[in-house]
Amino acid sequence: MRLIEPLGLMADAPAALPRAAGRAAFAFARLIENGNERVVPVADIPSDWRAELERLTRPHAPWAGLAMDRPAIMGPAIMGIVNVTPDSFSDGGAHADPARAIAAGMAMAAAGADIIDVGGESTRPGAAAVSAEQEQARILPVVRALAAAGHRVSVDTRNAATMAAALDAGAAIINDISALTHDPLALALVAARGVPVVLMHMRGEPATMQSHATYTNVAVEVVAELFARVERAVAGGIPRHRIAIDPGIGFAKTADHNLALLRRLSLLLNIGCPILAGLSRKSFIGKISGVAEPSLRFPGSIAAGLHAVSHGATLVRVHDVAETAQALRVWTALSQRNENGSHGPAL
Ligand code: HH2
Repeated sequence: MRLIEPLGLMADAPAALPRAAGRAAFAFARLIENGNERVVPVADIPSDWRAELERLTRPHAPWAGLAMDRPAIMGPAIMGIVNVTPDSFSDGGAHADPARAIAAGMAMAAAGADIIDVGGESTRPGAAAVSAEQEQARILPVVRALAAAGHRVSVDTRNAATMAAALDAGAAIINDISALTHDPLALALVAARGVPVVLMHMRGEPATMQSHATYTNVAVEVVAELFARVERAVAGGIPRHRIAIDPGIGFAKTADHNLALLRRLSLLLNIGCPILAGLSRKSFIGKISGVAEPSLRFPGSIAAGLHAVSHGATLVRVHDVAETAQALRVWTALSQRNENGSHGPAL
């Protein structure tokens, strides 16, 4: 697979190309093919790389009804996390009771979440799987109540039966950490229902995934593996414009892999789909900051989220919606420029 890595990112750059997502343009590109790499000014990208360049720079269509092409003006979209689980690493049972989960989802929507992501199975490293029945008993009342209140709900599940039940209860988006590979019925179901889907990068299962955390070039390998998942989904009948991709931070990756991947996140734009970044409270933030308690990691999560957005992510999956919305609003205003190209007040 040929990849173009945008380099020399600038807010306003003469002689630079825009990326598909974000206001930043790039003046140089690293051309990657079969383990060989060379850096060239964008004007010197060979003409036979036009298809790859087109995929990297073509503005993304709206996804799940949310604008994905002008995030520096509209702001990136926020997905708020509601784990209806007793054992999630990040919010450890805070929303295990349906009434509390519903209240938390409503509060996130009021604080600026565009999507509420409801999950009933912890996927932290080493987590035990739950049955589809147990998963549905946890999430369906929550999905039903949030959807009935008019909120855009995604369901974080690997099980086709749970996907179907959640869509029947009003969910609008499927978020599958296994990229529709865990359940043999999942791909056909999502294709038949015609709903948007998040395909995340992972290797193996949550219980064993850390034993697969071996890469020689993590960013390039993740892009290639995720690209194969996207092609499989498209071949199975899911139109490309319904797919968002996710680097799967913390899934079959060490803290060093997560950092290396996030530094080169814009490589994922080669796949041609909007990028969702799930960084919130994750253990690499604890490792860098020395903060062991996940709920105290929101400052680091916001820093990581802003990095991801400036490297091409147009969706962020977070626990701390109000804090993230405030940070993104300020970041978005500061990255605005007037239509005549000069910097000016954005308010
Ligand atoms: N991370 C988690 C769960 N689902 N989905 C996507 N698309 N991207 C992610 O990064 C992602 C995800 C794990 O985080 P969390 O839901 O906070 O914890 P747990 O799995 O322990 O419930």
